[in-house]
Amino acid sequence: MSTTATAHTNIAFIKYWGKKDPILNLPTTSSLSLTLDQFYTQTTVTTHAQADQLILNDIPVDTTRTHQFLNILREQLGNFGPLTVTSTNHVPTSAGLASSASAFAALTGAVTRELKLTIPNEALSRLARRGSGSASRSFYGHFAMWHEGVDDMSSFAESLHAPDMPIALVVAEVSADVKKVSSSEGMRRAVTSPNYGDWLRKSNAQFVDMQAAVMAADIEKIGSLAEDNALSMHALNLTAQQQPFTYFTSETQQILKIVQGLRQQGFLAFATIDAGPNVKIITTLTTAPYVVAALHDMLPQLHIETATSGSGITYD
Ligand code: 2P0
Repeated sequence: MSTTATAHTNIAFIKYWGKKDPILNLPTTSSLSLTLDQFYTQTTVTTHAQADQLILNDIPVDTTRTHQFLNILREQLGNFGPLTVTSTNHVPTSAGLASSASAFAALTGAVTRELKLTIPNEALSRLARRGSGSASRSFYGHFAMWHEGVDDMSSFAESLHAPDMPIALVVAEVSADVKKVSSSEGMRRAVTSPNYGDWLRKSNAQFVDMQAAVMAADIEKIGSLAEDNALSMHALNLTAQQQPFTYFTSETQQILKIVQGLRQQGFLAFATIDAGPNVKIITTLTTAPYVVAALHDMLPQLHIETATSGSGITYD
């Protein structure tokens, strides 16, 4: 008896950066993301263990966060017996590529299928949110939005049903080292920025504008909104009143400069950055090779991958 689920990671173009309820993982803003084909987690759940067991990338682990999440699922779905969870991450773990998004989405999907429960993706997104906020968006292919909501029922993600478009994401992996400030800790600090209220208002407006840009398949507008949204989020970290910090390294800044340079040369290229030093460059499928070449030229040691729009959760 076992069930396997595969969920792809997603990159937020309008970011989630702050919680209004840390227990329910209710965010302070709605967010909007693109699911990527290149990075995913495959999770198999089996039901004949003595106690919950976790195996990540072939190594037994004892992750409190995952044990706690399984207990939240027991509360929400009815008590179920011990599980063995075997998970393989095809995402550089904890390097700002949001492996927690694909991991908690795949785990939620695999557990519910193993229990023979048929639950719509919107309800799965609410469950996965309790493990990691960004996981709520990883059930859907292409573009998804997570509505902040006001309580457990109203904070869920759904597909945008966006038109196809030749969008590409060039991922420049500056460092695969484990990040120093977790997302949750980063958010706790960011909300102490005196600019946080202004950021909330701006993010709400950008969420609306981004939906229109996505539905119009306007990749240039999507990129420019996403870059502005990401840099504003990172400005909160720098201006936090409690323990200001940055995820940027000197390489991050060099890449931002290269992206600006590409734009000055007329290429469509915009940057977004998450809870780590890596830079993801939003571009088109035809421009992506030029972006990769420019990055390799200036920073030959960079590990670069090009991703495009990925699919929603699948089971086998
Ligand atoms: C996002 N990030 O919207 C934002 C932008 C990173 C930067 O969501 O505390 O692992 O587990 O809910 O989802 C990464 O944070 O945070 C994230 P928790 P999560 O993608």
